[in-house]
Amino acid sequence: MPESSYEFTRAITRLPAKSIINGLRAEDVGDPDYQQMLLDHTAYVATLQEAGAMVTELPALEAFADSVFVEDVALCLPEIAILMRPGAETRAGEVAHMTPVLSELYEQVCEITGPGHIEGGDILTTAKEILVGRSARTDSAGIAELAAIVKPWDYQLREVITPPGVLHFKTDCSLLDAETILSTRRLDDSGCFEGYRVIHTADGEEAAANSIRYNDLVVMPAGFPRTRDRLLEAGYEVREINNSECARLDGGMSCLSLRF
Ligand code: CIR
Repeated sequence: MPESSYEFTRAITRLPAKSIINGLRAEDVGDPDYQQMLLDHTAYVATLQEAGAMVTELPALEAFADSVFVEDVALCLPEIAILMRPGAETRAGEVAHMTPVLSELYEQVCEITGPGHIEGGDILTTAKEILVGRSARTDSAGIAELAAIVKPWDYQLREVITPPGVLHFKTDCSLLDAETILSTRRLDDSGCFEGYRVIHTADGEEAAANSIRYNDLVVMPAGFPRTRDRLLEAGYEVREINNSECARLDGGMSCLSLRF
């Protein structure tokens, strides 16, 4: 498998829709502020560009409240883009809007057809394997269909568990480099990262686990100073983005882009 798990040239993002106030959430802690979300989104895109990304910014999709979270509708590997089959009913229609975009950028695009479900937020691609967390949104049938699709390229795919009550596998972890994962303790305790070097989020800062590595930068949500310091001490170059509004909808740094 190529060293392409964090070295990228492109990213796809989508402007938040005003309907984001109707976005899905596990717990209602109040609607997000649209203007603040736009500011944060602008900072996020600028940071991806600083990291070297050519960013394709898609227009807002008012009909789909959660459509800013583009990561969930596709998996972008170097060889192929795979459209997902979201487990959240209200998000299923987002996929059709991503199909033409990926068809422009990839020679090979295919789609999870079901009956299973799988969302991109449950997929962590590392230098040696693709880890997929079974969750309330991703089931074994969806994972098996993905495994069959990626088989021709010799990807090792491993089914793991997303902790109960956690939306997506990557809500609780991110790739920092070829052998290092940033993870919450509760996810690491499941044993899924054996063989990797793991940096834990600081206690009480679990929400920092949803970060991204894009080329030389680690992009993390602002407000988690002890975890940030751990990353700085480990030698990573860090950028922090305000994530207060997306966090109200259980979204974070990885959800907001497709990176390839
Ligand atoms: C949802 O529940 O689908 C959205 N409110 C949040 C999606 C976050 N996506 C991600 O973690 N990859």
